[in-house]
Amino acid sequence: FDKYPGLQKLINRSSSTSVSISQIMKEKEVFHDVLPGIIDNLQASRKISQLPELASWVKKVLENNLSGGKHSRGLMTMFAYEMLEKPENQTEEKLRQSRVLGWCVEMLQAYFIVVDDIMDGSTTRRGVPCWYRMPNVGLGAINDSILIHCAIMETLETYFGKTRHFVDVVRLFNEALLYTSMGQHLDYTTAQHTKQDYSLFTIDRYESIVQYKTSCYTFRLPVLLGLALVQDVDKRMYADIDEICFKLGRLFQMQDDYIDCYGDESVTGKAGTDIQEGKCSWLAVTALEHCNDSQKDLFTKYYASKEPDHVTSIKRLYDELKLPELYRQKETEIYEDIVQRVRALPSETAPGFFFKLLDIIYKRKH
Ligand code: DMA
Ligand code: MG
Ligand code: MG
Ligand code: MG
Repeated sequence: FDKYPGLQKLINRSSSTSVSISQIMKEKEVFHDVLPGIIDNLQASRKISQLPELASWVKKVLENNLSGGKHSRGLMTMFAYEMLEKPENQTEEKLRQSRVLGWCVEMLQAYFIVVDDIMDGSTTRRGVPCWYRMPNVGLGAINDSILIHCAIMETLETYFGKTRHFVDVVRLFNEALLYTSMGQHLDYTTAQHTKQDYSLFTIDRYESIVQYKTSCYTFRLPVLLGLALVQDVDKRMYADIDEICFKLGRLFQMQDDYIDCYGDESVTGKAGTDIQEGKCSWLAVTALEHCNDSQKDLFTKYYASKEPDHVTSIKRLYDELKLPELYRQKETEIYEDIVQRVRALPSETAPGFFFKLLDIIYKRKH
């Protein structure tokens, strides 16, 4: 279980979906087995191997920033191909390619996280110091994030350069990159420009941030990458996928925001900074929706402050407003709404696949 974080949760969950423990272990193992080859190929590539010193640095950057997480985005990519392609059309080669794409999504996540932790003033990630806080890294982390981005493109070229999928997958990565950076910009500026004016902290603004910064690369990208390898795709699927991926991302980010304040650090591996940084989080938006005038004054006075007493006051206000109870209600409500939406899908769109995604994230603690 140490080797595969989150597995215990998946196992607990799977008792209801009759997925056996050995099957889950196998899924994770086949995914993990592909990574060493990807890193070896990068080190041996014509460009990177020109500087042996850099080749070992790239290995170090990737190994450090790809380990310890849940790898849910990578696994979702692999599941997308396995569950959306007809069994008779599946090939070993395509299955392997879907795992490589999964690791490229994990690299994209690593790339964003390295920069996000600098932008968010975070200290820990996955139970260890954030990459930019590691000895001998510092702001070199910014260039390391560029190296990770290049590692994605090199890997796509190595494994897909000569296939008909190359242009499609590169386009999908570029699109996710653009949307996510648009979302990160909104996230950052909404937090920075408040200056005690919280009129921008609305649920509409929140949903817009989430759609760009989370849904796109966390759900839409893995699903569309898996689908890129599928033989005969019914084009009508795409509208349903966009809508469901947005809802899944909305649920996922609401959980992330809740965990930032209420999560157990030994489980989440990261110390929250949303209150200190003045983020337009689900908790902040919901608190403002339910505040009376004096509570609103308190919020305005203490939010976006690094002073520990101020942070405690905001957490007390959240408790007073019963945000944990509201969160549990809302989580179930959104979950049920997605279940309804997925049930209405035509059987060709593989509802089972979306139920699996829901199953991975519902009631998550990290
Ligand atoms: C993260 O949002 C979004 C991206 C694109 C990395 P966040 O800052 O809330 O994430 P975390 O809580 O993991 O730092
Ligand atoms: Mg962050
Ligand atoms: Mg952030
Ligand atoms: Mg967060």
